[in-house]
Amino acid sequence: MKPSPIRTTCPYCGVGCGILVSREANGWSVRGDPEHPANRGRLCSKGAALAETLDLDSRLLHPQIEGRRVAWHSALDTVARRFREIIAEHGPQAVAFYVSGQLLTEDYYVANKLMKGFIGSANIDTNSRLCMSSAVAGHKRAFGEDVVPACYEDVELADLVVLVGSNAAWTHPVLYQRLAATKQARAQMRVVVIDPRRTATAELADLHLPLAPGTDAWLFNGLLAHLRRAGGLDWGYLQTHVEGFGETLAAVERLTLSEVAAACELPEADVATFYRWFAQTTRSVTLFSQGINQSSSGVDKVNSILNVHLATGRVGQPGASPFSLTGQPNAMGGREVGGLANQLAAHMDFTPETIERVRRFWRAPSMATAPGLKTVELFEAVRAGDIRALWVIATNPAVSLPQVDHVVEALRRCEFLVVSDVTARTDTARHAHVLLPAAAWGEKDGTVTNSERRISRQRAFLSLPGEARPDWWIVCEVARRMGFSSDFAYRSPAEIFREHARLSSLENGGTRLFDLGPLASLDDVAYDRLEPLQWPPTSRSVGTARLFTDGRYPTPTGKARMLPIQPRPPARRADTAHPFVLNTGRIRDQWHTMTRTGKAARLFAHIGEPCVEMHPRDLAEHGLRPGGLARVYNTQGEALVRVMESAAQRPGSVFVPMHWNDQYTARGRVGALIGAITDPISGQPEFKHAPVAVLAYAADWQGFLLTRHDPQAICVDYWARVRGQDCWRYELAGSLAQWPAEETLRLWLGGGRERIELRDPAAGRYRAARVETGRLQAVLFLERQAAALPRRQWLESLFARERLGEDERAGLLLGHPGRAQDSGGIICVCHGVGERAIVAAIEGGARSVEALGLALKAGTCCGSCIPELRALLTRARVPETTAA
Ligand SMILES: Nc1nc2c(c(=O)[nH]1)N[C@H]1C(S)=C(S)[C@@H](COP(=O)(O)OP(=O)(O)OC[C@H]3O[C@@H](n4cnc5c(=O)[nH]c(N)nc54)[C@H](O)[C@@H]3O)O[C@H]1N2
Ligand SMILES: Nc1nc2c(c(=O)[nH]1)N[C@H]1C(S)=C(S)[C@@H](COP(=O)(O)OP(=O)(O)OC[C@H]3O[C@@H](n4cnc5c(=O)[nH]c(N)nc54)[C@H](O)[C@@H]3O)O[C@H]1N2
Ligand code: SF4
Ligand SMILES: [Mo]
Repeated sequence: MKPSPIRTTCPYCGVGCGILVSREANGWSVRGDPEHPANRGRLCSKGAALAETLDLDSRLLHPQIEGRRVAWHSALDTVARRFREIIAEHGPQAVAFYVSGQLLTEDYYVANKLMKGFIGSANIDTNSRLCMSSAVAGHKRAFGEDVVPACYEDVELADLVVLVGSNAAWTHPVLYQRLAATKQARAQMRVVVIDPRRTATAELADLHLPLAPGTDAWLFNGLLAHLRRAGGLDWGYLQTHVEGFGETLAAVERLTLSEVAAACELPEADVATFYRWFAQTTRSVTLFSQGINQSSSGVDKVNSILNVHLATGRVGQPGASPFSLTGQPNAMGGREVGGLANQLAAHMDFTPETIERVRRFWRAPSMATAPGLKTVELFEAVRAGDIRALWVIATNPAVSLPQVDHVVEALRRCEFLVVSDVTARTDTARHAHVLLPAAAWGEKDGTVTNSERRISRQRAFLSLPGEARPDWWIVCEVARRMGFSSDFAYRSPAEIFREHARLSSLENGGTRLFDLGPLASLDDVAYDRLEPLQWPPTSRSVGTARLFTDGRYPTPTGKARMLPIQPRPPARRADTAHPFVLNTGRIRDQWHTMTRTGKAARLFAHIGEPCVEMHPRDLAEHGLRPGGLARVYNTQGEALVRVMESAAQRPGSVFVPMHWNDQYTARGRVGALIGAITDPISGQPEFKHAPVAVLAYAADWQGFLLTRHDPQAICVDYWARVRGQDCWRYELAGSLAQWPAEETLRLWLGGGRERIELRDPAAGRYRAARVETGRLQAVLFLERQAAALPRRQWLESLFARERLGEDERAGLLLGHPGRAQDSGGIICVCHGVGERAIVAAIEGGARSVEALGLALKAGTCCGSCIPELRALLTRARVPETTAA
């Protein structure tokens, strides 16, 4: 009998898809859980590739001190001793934890408890500061508590779905697929996408508003003004359930449509259409994400959105609600435990009463009594030497913070840096004094909460490799060695979860909606079997789909608050020296700093190198060539990336993915270009609007290296490391002085001097291949003229051969066997279908996504590439002459 699959949850985005993992003859297999309410069996490309990320290659498997392997007890003793010493000498404010929305709730709970109740400082902040903190603050101002009122089903029940600052097609793909399926089935449904870029998400839109970056608050203020003028307000709801509406409405009274259109640089008619649809459609859901949150006025933008929903009574109703999408798998869980420095615990802030309550509950010897430092300030304090010991858990700040060059300096200067990670080499880990090997997804047990407040279990299906340990265990062992034994003597995540649930309901009496009371008594078996459930639960198995359905809010008056919003432009504006606005964010197939998605070759097929996307007009005006390299820079820093032409880009705006870092490219950390500018309330950085200049980089030569053995140390101006199916690929470019000498060639190609070579100095050409007993080991192509380089695909495919054939050997230094057909860029990652094949199929009569699916299987697995298939179909219908 085959063992039944393990039911667990995807470790990537906040959609929180259920996953079934089973053991097959050739390894693990991963598929969507048809019974999980978030995804009903669907998965996106990242989820579907999870089995490829389970190997131990590049895993951190043993504790290390100063780069040397040590026993666990010695690593833990060292961490506890150094923290104790620094606290004794400099006080609890001299230490800090920087944690992550990728921790499980149980890990998060104990870290928060240790810092805030036992060390006695609130200097624990989380990468959710970079992600959700503006939404948190906006919710608290409007609703009195950080609560997302809606559920995924609302997206399917709505007649109007507005996506603002969200590229859900790539970042919340399964939710987007649910929306797409509904839209197809329900003709009356409309979708509006508000994003300066025409993203994959906009493919579904009836209306796309490519507004000027950072102008959303004008648009939503204008909408409020319009609702008032058009009789679109729900006065009954306002009078009974909302306060502050008088002054809020007064503040926007004189705002006209043409003023809004001018401020947002949008056609008046399009703004009017959006306003009309919103006014007409009771069932409206507004989904928002980082295009709103990551801004120096992010909290105000959030409230400008909540204002229009409150003004129309569309909060927590079926198909009618504002809906903040969470990014990380457990961004919501972190907010529940109070992992942000300005929260205490379990949705309680720092008030004398709550501090006392939590002190009693934890029997805390040393309670924090005031908020701690928010991320950007926290790293400034590390740099200044005010914080002397820092423990980073499950996040990679050397890549993901603004002004990363300062952050790296802070990490270098830090007197005592501890890093817990699953990966041995990251840009942050390289500075650690102590490195602690954490258990990874598949090895750990606990809970996560998704965007719709649904708590799901992550269940282990792998044994702990090497000496890796779960994060909760590591934190508790350090706590015990710091002298807090009995308070951190948990034997399992279940025990921690019960305590967390008890705290949430402690003296609650309905004052906090976050109340897990019924789950506080789950025994270990019930915890293990816990079914996905939306908080607050009314029993152990029944959750709550929507909140605020009755219009009552957890504020002192029971009413929600509307707030007058004075829109502010981004803190720094483009000028003649820095004419572009840099927008940063995600691509479809990579996750953050690539420590996990970087393990799956097929996730590099879509976009393989760091890049800057620009409008064709901007390229032409600045003498930039698609496929060439460019320096993107400002006074803050610089990145060197590949130029990608994209008519989807707004002229004047450029987009650089956030993912690339020192492990994957020479100079691609885009955080280096982003100022440490934050929202004054939330402390969330302005990641989406940094002024930059873009200048072509003139390489003296370009080339690529394909190799079975990763040389890792490559020193030329540009290199980008791409994982192929059976080899590594390095894209290369450099100056004349960097033309590789023999010694370098040996390092790159491996082996001795025996290689097939073609040297043509006059043409500025070098090509070499190394074959060992018939098996290809490495290929290197360098050219003065980049155009002379062949496509890499055929050469890459030769690494799969145990022995090269005669033709193949003969083609090595040509880069093709003469008759090969390559497939263009890969569009459907799941089935490996390239653009050429798709275009050919369209020309051959496949006129719909379904037809392409039948012909090529493209788009039939995870569906993430459907927007691109649709774009190719559309393009095929447009006569060449009218295309941009
Ligand atoms: N593939 C993939 N998916 C992910 C992640 C990942 O790393 N990779 N990370 C997860 C995490 S942690 C998060 S937080 C989410 C983020 O999910 P999203 O917020 O959807 O992703 P982003 O790409 O950061 O930004 C969203 C959009 O905001 C737009 N934008 C920029 N400026 C403005 C503006 O002024 N106004 C408006 N209206 N829009 C603007 C950008 O053009 C971009 O398309 O994704 C999650 N999902
Ligand atoms: N320019 C720019 N920067 C951004 C953003 C942007 O849009 N633009 N977005 C911001 C946002 S929204 C976010 S959420 C952040 C994300 O940024 P980070 O959190 O820095 O990115 P990750 O790569 O997810 O880092 C997670 C780390 O934890 C490790 N890890 C994985 N699982 C575990 C585990 O179980 N235990 C432990 N101990 N470690 C583990 C991984 O190997 C990895 O090193 O980036 C922010 N930075
Ligand atoms: S949408 Fe994709 S990344 Fe997000 S949880 Fe589902 S499978 Fe994972
Ligand atoms: Mo995020």
